[in-house]
Amino acid sequence: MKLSNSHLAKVYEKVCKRNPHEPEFLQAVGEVLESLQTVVERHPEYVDTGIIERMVEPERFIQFRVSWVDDNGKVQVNRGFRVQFNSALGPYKGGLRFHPSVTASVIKFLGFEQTFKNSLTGLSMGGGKGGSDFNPKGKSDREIMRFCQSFITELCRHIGADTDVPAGDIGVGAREIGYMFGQYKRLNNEFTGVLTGKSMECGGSLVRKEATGYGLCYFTDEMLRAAGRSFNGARVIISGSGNVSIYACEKAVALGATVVAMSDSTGYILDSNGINLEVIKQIKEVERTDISEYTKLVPGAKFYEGSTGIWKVKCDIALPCATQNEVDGNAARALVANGCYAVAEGANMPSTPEAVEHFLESGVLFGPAKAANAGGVATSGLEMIQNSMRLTWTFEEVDAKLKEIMVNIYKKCANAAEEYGHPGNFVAGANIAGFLKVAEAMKWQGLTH
Ligand code: NDP
Ligand code: 2IT
Repeated sequence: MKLSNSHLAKVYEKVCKRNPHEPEFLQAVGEVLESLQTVVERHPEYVDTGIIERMVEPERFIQFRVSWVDDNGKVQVNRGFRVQFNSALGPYKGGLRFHPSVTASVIKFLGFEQTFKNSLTGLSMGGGKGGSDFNPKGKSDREIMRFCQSFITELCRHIGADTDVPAGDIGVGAREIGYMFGQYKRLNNEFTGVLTGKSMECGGSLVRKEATGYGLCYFTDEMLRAAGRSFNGARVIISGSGNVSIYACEKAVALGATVVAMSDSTGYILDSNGINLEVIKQIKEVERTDISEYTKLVPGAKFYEGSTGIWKVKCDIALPCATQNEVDGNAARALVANGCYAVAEGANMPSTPEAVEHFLESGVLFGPAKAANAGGVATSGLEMIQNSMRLTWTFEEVDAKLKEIMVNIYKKCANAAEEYGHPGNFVAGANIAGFLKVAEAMKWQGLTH
């Protein structure tokens, strides 16, 4: 990482000293600081008011024990987290991740990035994130419910419709949100919009399920069109086969693309005729089993063990939608060598710094996560608005608002990149545009946290 600005270099040194065992958090902070060099030169007031030092330290970090009883009557203990990173723009807002790889570092990197992402949506949302090292794989529905109830019984004292509004992320969908919502309602005796990503029956919003994947394609479509390209006729690969991947696939196909490969944590499938998404939905949403099942149901399709092999599949457009650091330098080089001309991140921080550098140096159109996957949280923001007004918009109404938000995010990134001397670099553009709105709000609010 190159930080020639001495203030930013000092801030980063302090962050490294304070968080020595948190590589994902340091990676996320390093990338943003690198983008801010021209910003601090033009805005010395952000240095004088300590805005950047404050932004890299969460306002609050909560860690707690989650005990629950499994189906064999045995007590299990997991670790729960919530980081309330920044409240300058609104109530803390961000998902909950249930996955064995969850650590304080993972939650802090996600919460830090969420602050800038939420800022880009233009809606009134601060940044937060949470989760647990609980592994939902292979658990019965009753075990999932007991875990969710125990988790929210502790977290409920820290959240609220105007305070902090969690949602889903890896391992957390409408089922888990429903169990947490029910227990929150019981404990607080109130039916409020304290969680988003709810099923329609619990006060959810149409399009929230599809929003991250659809939004990713709306952003990518805008980026492609500005470069004289489009999804139409393009060969696309999508990593993961969860919530984001499935609806990215659905929209990419609707826009004329052929999706030839998808993956999960066990491996990837290749189907040159175009993935049959109904089969994927059945395997991953209904049966919750492994993607290799696809080859039993679709003749001619192939399964390859190991999820990283997918980046060697020839494609025009790649949409990483599984997890952090899934695209490393080797994967990026393989993609570029095979003619891939656009990459947009559905997952959070899926590309390593080396991969991002290679994409930018090679002239690949690159849509960074904070901008490209903001459609999920943006639609959560729309769910909060509908909950406050106690009404429900139609699918078409929400979808139109989502699309408008994604097109605006693209414009904000492109304009900020241009204005601050990095034309075409949407990583810098997203970080700068996201940062400026939060920084201005913090300036107006004086020295708070
Ligand atoms: P899901 O739990 O629905 O799906 C996750 C998918 O990624 C699964 O296919 C899973 O495989 C795979 N996966 C998870 N961890 C790993 C790993 N360590 N290695 C390889 N594959 C892995 O999660 P989402 O689709 O909701 O989230 C995917 C990404 O998108 C995450 O980075 C998340 O932070 C981000 N995101 C999500 C948003 C949302 O609204 N849900 C919004 C914005 C970003 P398997 O089935 O085998 O576990
Ligand atoms: O990373 C993300 O933006 C999400 N997981 C969605 C968060 C939300 O509050 O909808």
